[in-house]
Amino acid sequence: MLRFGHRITTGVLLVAGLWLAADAALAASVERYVVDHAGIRMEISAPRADIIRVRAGQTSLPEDASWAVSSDLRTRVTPLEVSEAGGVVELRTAALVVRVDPQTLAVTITDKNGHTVLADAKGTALIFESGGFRLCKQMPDDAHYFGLGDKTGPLDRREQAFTLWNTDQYGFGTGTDPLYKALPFVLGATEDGHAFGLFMDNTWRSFFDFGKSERTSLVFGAEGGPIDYYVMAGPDPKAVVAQYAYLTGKAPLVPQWALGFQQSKYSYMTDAEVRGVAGRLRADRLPSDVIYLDIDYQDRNRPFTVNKAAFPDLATLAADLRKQDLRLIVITDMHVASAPNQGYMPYDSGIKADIFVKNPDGTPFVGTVWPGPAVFPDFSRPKARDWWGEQYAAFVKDGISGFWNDMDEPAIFNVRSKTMPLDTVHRIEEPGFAPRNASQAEMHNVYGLLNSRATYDGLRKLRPDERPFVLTRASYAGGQRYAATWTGDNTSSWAHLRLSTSQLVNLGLSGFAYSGDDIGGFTGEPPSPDLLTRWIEIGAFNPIFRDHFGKGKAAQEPWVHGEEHLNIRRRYIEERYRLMPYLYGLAEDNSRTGMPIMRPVFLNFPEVLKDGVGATQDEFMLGDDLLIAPAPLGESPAPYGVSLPGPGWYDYWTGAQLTEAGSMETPRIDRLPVFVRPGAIFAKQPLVQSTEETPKGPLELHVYPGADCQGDIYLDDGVSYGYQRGDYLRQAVHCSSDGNGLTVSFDARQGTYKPWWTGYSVIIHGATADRAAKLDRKTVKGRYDATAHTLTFDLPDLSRAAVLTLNQ
Ligand code: MIG
Repeated sequence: MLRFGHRITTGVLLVAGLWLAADAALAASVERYVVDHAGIRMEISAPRADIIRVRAGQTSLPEDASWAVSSDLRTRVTPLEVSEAGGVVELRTAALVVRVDPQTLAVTITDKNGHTVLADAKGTALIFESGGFRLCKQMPDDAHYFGLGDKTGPLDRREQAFTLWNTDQYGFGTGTDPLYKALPFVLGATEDGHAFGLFMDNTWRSFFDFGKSERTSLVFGAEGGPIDYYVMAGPDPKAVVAQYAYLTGKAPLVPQWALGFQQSKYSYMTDAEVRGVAGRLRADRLPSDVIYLDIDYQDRNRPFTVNKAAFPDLATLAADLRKQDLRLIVITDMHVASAPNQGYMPYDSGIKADIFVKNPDGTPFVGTVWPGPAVFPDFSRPKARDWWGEQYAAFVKDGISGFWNDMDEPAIFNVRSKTMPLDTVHRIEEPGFAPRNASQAEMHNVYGLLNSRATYDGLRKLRPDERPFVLTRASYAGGQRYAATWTGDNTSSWAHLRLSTSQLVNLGLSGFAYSGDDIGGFTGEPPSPDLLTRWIEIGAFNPIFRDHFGKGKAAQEPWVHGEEHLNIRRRYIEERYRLMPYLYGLAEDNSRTGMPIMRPVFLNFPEVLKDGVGATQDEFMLGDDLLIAPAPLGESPAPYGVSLPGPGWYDYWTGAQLTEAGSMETPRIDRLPVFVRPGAIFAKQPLVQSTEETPKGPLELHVYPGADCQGDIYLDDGVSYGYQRGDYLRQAVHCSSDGNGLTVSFDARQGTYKPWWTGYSVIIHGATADRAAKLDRKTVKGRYDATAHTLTFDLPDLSRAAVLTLNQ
């Protein structure tokens, strides 16, 4: 029982509490539980029954503020039932029990069944030191850790340690740390398939150590700033991803063209060169949607200018490319040239509006980057973000489709720190925060997020009914709400190709569903023909698919290594375009659920964790249905084992059904092993050369009989917000099989969007013979293909509920 006197002696305080009758209550209900001990004040609250938030500070609580979690979410809490047992305070939600020892402040979180979610390490679990802090949690023997975005190293973070400090790491190695982004979110999972999430909402230089320095502890902390972390209770990996998406938001649906093939180079130097690339893409019949302009399209590397000698008329170039169903994305770095009295508007107007980051003495901070001396917008001020957004007006008018925010760590040349001095002054004007100055030490890791937020918000205003596409290099937790990302300056090597899978998978788990790497590698020796071909094959199944390479390297577009390689590369790029209805459906699903597009096998099949991630570590899934299994050592001709979550998976290319939960693959340069989940139903479309082109013919619905047999058809106009007003098309399809045969049932369609297709071509995989079939009561005739093991039915467009029945 919790008595008043007890509260005084142990220093337990209940604030904002809702006391039941004081004498009767065995338990009281509070919104936030606060406890003081040894000069530390700690607060525990539950944003939701399955999420616990812990905040702490010395003598007082830190400011309740965040760039990642909206103030709306932070003020919404679910009450905690407070009781006491054996000197330990218990706080209960409908799903969890938090035990707090008021004498030590040790915190243990368990679920209702007593299963430990996360527990403080024995001994001192919270230490304040030299302006910062560290927290120690127990690390069970069978726990594996994921997340933190695109950190290097194996998929599983266990026994490694990482620093979060956004850094321009040109030519990073496969073990380099830190990199460009700070995503302090961890998904932990034990071998029984239980998962939990840990998100430390702190923008300062911070670290996570998964048993590297202390064998049995997960230690994390920061150099400064608040102790403010969330524990998500799962119970399975998908639930953790959803809980993190609840807190930090989801990536808004991108325009469909952003999922097409993108060709980039640092830099296409002239209008003529860009037209040449466009012409070649079309002449070689390489389906594609985007060409990028890197920094050299600008006048003297000055953001928001155009080198008129090289690009005399950007608007006409953009318009002409659009006639070829291609779009332009241009780079717009945030380092504004410090060019007084030269008629350079971004500088003049920015100085006038006083929106640049400052030195401690109040003068604008100047650092050297691409334009030479440069000044930096103070994106934590709404006024600076609005000003930044307006800079896009001319490019939007010119018909530029998307924008690329590079260098926003922020990167500075010629200084050992590669960034601004830590005492550079930013200004915070944001709900939740007191209006105040803040140092670069505090703002550094969130600067890239705020850069992309300003870009995204600006584009929303300039083109209110078009979905923005922004690509950023640096970001922080929650940055997925504003921009897609890529892994920065990787190297053309097999080791980097392998690394990219774990980087993209961990980015997806950390909220960034839209991620890609530089296909073929950015730096280093040019890729061999085989390396580039393999990279394109794998990239075809990654969320963002961009071929990009550095200055001075040999050309790296798909056509550079002759006909034989071109043909293989084209086949994979084409396959991506055929799969576009599925891929786009995954993007739409992500915008509602936060489920990543590209994901580890254990996200869908936690049971594979019983062996750690060893067997599936180099594999990944695209949505629920496709499993891609690249060779771990891509340069080796040796056969390798593919591990599948169970028997019955289908080979995507041959249609053959596997009897075992895996297979052996002998590497062949024209084959990337891809497998289909038994029970998958997904849509494919006739080949197009761009997402802009309307496919001709039926929508193919591929049905792979098995357990949990279902899939969705999703479509909208691909660019506008019409889908949010009901102008979309969604139709669920299920299948079931029993001794009597197979039924494929179509739910009635939702939404008003009119499809392009003329009918459904239903392709049943794993077929062994022709079968009599009925669509509702009408007999329909199928086409049996004994080689592909398919039975195909050409049906009319089915917008209302319908059932296709195949007799045994
Ligand atoms: O200091 O804009 O990561 O993709 O091509 C290099 C030139 C600046 C780094 C990016 C890279 C881009 C390059 N940029």
